[in-house]
Amino acid sequence: MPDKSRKPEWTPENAGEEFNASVRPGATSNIRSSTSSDAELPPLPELTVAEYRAGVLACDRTLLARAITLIESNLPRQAALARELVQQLLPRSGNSIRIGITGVPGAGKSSFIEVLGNRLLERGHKLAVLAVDPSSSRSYGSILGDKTRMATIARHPDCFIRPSPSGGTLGGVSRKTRETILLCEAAGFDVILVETVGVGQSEIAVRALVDFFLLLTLTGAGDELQGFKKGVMELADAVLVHKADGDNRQLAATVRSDCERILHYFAPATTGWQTPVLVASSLENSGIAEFWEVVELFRKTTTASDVFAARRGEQLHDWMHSLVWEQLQEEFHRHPQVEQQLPELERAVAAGELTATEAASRLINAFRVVRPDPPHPDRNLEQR
Ligand SMILES: Nc1nc2c(ncn2[C@@H]2O[C@H](COP(=O)(O)OP(=O)(O)OP(=O)(O)O)[C@@H](O)[C@H]2O)c(=O)[nH]1
Ligand SMILES: [Mg+2]
Repeated sequence: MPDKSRKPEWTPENAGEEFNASVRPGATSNIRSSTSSDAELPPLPELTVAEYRAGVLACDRTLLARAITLIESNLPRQAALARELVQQLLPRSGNSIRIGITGVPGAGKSSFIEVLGNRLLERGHKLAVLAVDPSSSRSYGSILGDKTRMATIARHPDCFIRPSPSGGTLGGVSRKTRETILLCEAAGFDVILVETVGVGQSEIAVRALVDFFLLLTLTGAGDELQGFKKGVMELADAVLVHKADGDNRQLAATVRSDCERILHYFAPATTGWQTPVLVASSLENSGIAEFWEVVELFRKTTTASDVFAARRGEQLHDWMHSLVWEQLQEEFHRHPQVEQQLPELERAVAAGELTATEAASRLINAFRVVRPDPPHPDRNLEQR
């Protein structure tokens, strides 16, 4: 309702009441200033699962980002809301190709994603780029670096970039990434790229999340050794010799045949698929189209043989089991009887006073003692 007491400073001559204005309090802003700390800001209003769901399905980027933040939260109440949201969105997920990209730090993963991403966006794909990196080595600077490496796609309306969830164990980070993938798919993103630094166990975790796994390797001295790490090559559906430009071009051809020779000894990472070795340069935009042709051929071949769907099924099956183990492990370590007996049993085993079998059996028996009030994350939610 217009408030007659408020007149704008300027109105046309003989203006009627329609020019009177009312002033309302502003909506709570979602935009957080980089100079103020979170502690100073009022919390955003809580949303219901239905509101999150509608926002994600409408591909409202603010709500998608908030839904992902919900998934990344470690608070029990948020976790219960997130579980419900993911369950509701599950039927709308799955319609994408999920690609993992690994390589040593500086292999050019982000630059490759930028060039490939531009190509895909030009062709009408909707692209989500996620990162998995549980290592604390990743500084704020390198995340900023990613943003500049992926500057063009970051500004594109059909591209959504989400850095790695901060902190937490590898298991936690990959669970959050898995659920983030489902949300992005429900929002309509049809190509999901997951970048991971090729150190530690993160490649194995990402392999378990994706349909297609790409290893970027380099020609430079010393890098071959890292790229050739047997374990990682065995997981790859394609190996790509990157930065094949300038003086590196010749060397790239040599590295390519070396890789082919090594791959010859491995069982293929995907049944019925021969892992190819490609050569590309993001700097010169060469080999990128060829890479995408390989992905499309992979999708066609594995869909026809049903390997594509079978892998996704297996991944879900394994995921369920790992969630059970994680939860049990957590409960085991939190159990008061276990907590009480563990230090002494560890000492006795290490000192050779007790066999490991006997100690394990005592701990399991201690764990089986039912606690009067086991904490349950859903309890508060159910009682609301
Ligand atoms: N010559 C050449 N340099 C490249 C190419 N692609 C990337 N670079 C350079 O390699 C460096 C690392 O690139 P990034 O894309 O940040 O590499 P990254 O693998 O994402 O690095 P992290 O995220 O830190 O692991 C940058 O200085 C790039 O400019 C390429 O095709 N050729
Ligand atoms: Mg990067």
